[in-house]
Amino acid sequence: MNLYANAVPVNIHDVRTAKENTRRHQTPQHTVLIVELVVFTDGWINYQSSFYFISSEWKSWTESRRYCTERGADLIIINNREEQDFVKKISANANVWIGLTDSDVEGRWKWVDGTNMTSSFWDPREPNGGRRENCALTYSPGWADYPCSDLFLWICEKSSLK
Ligand SMILES: [Ca+2]
Ligand SMILES: [Ca+2]
Repeated sequence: MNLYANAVPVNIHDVRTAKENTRRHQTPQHTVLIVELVVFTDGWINYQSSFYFISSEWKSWTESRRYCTERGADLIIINNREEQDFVKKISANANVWIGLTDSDVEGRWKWVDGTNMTSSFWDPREPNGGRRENCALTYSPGWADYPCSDLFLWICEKSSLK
């Protein structure tokens, strides 16, 4: 059993929608039923120790970030391959802003919590925008830098442990 939501929502009435994907995996001896459950709580999706919010409108990077911080969150910080794959799934490969910028020092990519980018999932052709493109988004081939004033969807993240 592979659960995206490994924490059951505290108040089940908060759950507006839950999407369940089931598929069968065949082994020589068994048929294994794999259930993937994604739980949405007021539009926030619980995965591992975070809640995520994917927008349905388009904003600049700064306005996207403001939307998140006003809700006790921030733009998503992608720490590992599992989180990158999760984002790919919930965003359906759309272009979405992430919390990564090199606005302060060109070429030095930092996350919105002030930490330096260590592991990364850039599209092999990116980043390519130099001083014109200082904000990062993720899309189907990986991450790319874009002008921060461009309008895209975005993903907020907040800890579910608070
Ligand atoms: Ca740049
Ligand atoms: Ca670019």
